[in-house]
Amino acid sequence: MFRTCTLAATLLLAGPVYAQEHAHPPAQAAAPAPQTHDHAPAPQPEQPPQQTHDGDHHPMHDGQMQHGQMQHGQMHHEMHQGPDEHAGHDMGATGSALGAYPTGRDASGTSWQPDVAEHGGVHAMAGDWMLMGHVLLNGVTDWQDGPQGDEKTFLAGMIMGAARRDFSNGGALNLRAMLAPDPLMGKRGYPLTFASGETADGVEPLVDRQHPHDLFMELSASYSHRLSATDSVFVYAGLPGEPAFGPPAFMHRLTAMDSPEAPITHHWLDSTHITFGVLTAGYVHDNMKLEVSRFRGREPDEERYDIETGALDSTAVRASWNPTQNWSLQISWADVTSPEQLAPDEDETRWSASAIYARPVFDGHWAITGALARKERSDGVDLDAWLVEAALKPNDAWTFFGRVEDIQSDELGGDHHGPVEDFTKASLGAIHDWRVHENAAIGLGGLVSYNWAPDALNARYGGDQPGAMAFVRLKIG
Ligand SMILES: [Cu+2]
Repeated sequence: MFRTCTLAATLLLAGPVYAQEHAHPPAQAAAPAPQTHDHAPAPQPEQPPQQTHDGDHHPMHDGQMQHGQMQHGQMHHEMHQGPDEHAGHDMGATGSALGAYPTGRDASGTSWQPDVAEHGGVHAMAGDWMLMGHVLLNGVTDWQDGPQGDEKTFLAGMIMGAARRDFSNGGALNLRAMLAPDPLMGKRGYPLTFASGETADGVEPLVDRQHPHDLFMELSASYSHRLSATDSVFVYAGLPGEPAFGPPAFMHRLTAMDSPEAPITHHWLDSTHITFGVLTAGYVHDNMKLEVSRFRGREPDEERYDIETGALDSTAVRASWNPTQNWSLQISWADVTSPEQLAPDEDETRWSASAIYARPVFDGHWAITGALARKERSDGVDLDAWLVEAALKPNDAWTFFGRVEDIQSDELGGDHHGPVEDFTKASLGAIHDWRVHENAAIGLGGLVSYNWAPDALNARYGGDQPGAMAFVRLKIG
């Protein structure tokens, strides 16, 4: 019942949006013209090709216009279009550091999101380098009810820096570092009903808890080369980094980034986002991309401050397609060698498919993600998961977010591999931000969640259980 209600609420984060949008006063409606079309990839006739950059102007420019407009009023957002504005500096590349497409399309690792997505960051130039910085820190008080539940107050989030250099031959070099304060919360992470994956002590799996992320979440370098106005190739290397699998990692996914709570589908969709050893090669043609990764299959161990190494023994392949500036679709496959430290003999084949839709609304945006994933374990057990997630940001101050997700797991019964059961969870939350600086905001938020335990585990969980989090957030960029 609550489940249906939450799903409805998640989807209805959209409802009023469509209704209200038509009531846009003319003054505003004049600006975001793109709201009325789902992006046909053709330059607008009344807009002459921009500036002087040589052949790099391509149809997706339209997307960047809108990208800027959904963030009116904030200077750093205008600066965000940096690469285009610096095009006059005789640099060959414009748009993304990974290819001939709008910067707004880039999400975590080499993954894509809709072109119109909001994109944070404080930007500055240092010689030939364009620098970007972004900080998101959550101080969270977490409460999970029931016999498996617990309480904890912790700090989580990320600090990210990137440096990009464009070359006149059409190449772009991008260096990125991302750090997490998570190890400070302790090796057992934080209580999260139905979450499982990784270990705190190298002996017992973490069950009904979310593991802390490693201090080094990403240390990566990429180089892309333009072949034409629409075609490019790139290589990406990370230690750690994110291989070409799944949708953007949750802390960078525009429908999830405002919630401090990790999805329980994390270990189906995006748990590879911290992989110690990744090499990816990709080819971009206009709004399509094909990438292949070789990476180390083993998940991070319980030492959260180190850099781990090992053979690149696993493979991922991902096809991405942004058919309009509002949509981002991907399908991916991975063959993962020995992902789990506690079950080294087991390999996994993973599949994922996802769709993200985003559009500007009011003075902000609305976005929704749907995702499916499957793990096929080498011991013959197949485990499916799905997720529907939405976020509505009507203005600079408020963000509302909701998620419904389901996993099949055999790890939550107390044995390493027990019977496979279905677990469903829903969350709804909101955060209010106060801008304390042009590039910084302090937020106060809360969320409630509900967990539906399978009948077979009613005794263990004491039936269905609620959870809640209250959090304060610092966001820079
Ligand atoms: Cu993670």
